Amino acid sequence: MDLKKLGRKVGKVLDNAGVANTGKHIREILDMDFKRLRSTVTKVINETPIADIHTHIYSEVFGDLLLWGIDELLTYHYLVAELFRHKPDLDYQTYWNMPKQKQAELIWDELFVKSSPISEATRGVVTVLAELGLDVRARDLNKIRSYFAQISTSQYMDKVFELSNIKYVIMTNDPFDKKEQSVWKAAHTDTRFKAALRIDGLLNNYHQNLPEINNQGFKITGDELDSIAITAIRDFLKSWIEKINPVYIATSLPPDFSIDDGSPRSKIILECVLPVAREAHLPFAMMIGVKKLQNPALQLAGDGVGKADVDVVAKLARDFPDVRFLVTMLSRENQHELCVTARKFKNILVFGCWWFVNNPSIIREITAERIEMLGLTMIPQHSDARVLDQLIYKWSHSRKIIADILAKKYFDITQSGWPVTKADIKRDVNRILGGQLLL
Ligand code: FIX
Ligand code: ZN
Repeated sequence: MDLKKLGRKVGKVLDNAGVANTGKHIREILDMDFKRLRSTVTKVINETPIADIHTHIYSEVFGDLLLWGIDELLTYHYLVAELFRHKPDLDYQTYWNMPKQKQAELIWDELFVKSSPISEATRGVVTVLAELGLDVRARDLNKIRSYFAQISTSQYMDKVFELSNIKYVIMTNDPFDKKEQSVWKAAHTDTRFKAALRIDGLLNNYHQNLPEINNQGFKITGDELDSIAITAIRDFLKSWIEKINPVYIATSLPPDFSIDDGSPRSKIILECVLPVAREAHLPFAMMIGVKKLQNPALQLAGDGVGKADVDVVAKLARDFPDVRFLVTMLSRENQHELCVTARKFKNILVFGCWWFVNNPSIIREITAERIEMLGLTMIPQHSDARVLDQLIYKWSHSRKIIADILAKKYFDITQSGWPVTKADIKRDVNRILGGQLLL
């Protein structure tokens, strides 16, 4: 007798025996065939407000640091890289000298009119316009522009957060960015936006940013990382933690990142960042594997990827057991080893399908192996949105994939008779996507 029939029989017997509800529960469980199960998981994921733990978007108070609207969507650096593949004869500087509207028109024409927008980044624009309810059949950019022209920033922000059902986003806040510095002098009150203290400028460009650290009142003379410099850098970090109340401290790191190379970066991480993070009870987020400006002519679009040494993550987790490490890696080849390393160290929290692995075919693979090895102790995704509107597509695309993988994993256990109820699914989804793991 198959499981479902058995379940119905057992359910009836228990009902008749007056065992309250169990029969109903059993029937509910066993009746959840895969399609029903998947639609339940999809519904739960869509209804769960998401904590988006890494983005480059800003609340309104940050002024023109907040990017939104069709021209920003079209000139996103992912699409800039794709434009040059469509127009290899286009001179880089000619493009950069164009006004943004002209850049957007060129990208629209090449990637959306003369070719089909089926790459992940072009498809994302189509998803945004569809979810806004805009008719794109005419492929008329000016008609699309007229929608954005008639909505205010705050109205649009409310709409984007509503459509994407986001609880809050964590920004990327750079203490060396002059525009940001002025904002932090005033109160920052939009609770949909939390801060992250992003210290690439300190770790990857220390000597170049030394003057700025001094300008901010943290006196370091000379290039040596002596005890005075170490103290000043710790004070610099503490002052920014005090100022912006970050959820975590973060940096991106190159594929050849090493912690025992005696570099300024290693010394600052070991003697400043980790002691300050420990004292402030803040996680340290390492985003590892980016080759900055592999093609400088592409500017932001010019960064590449390289396989990194996961042993460095293990060494830091081992040597600093009381510091929590959030880790995401850029190379697809690093993902399995990162999962295994996270199984060895409880203070490693794996998160997101970052940048070049934020594509459906790879999200699917990574999410399945993370669930298989880490269960529900990882954060499957972040959006990395740079343009406000991208919250809509990055989460619409990822929710579908994560729901499908989760449903398959739940289905596997129901096939072995394990009860999976809607309450279980809600609890689990809220844990991995609702921000609980970061608390
Ligand atoms: O280092 C990072 O936070 C990266 O995500 C960015 O530098 C990158 O440009 C990006 O937005 C990728 O999605
Ligand atoms: Zn990012």
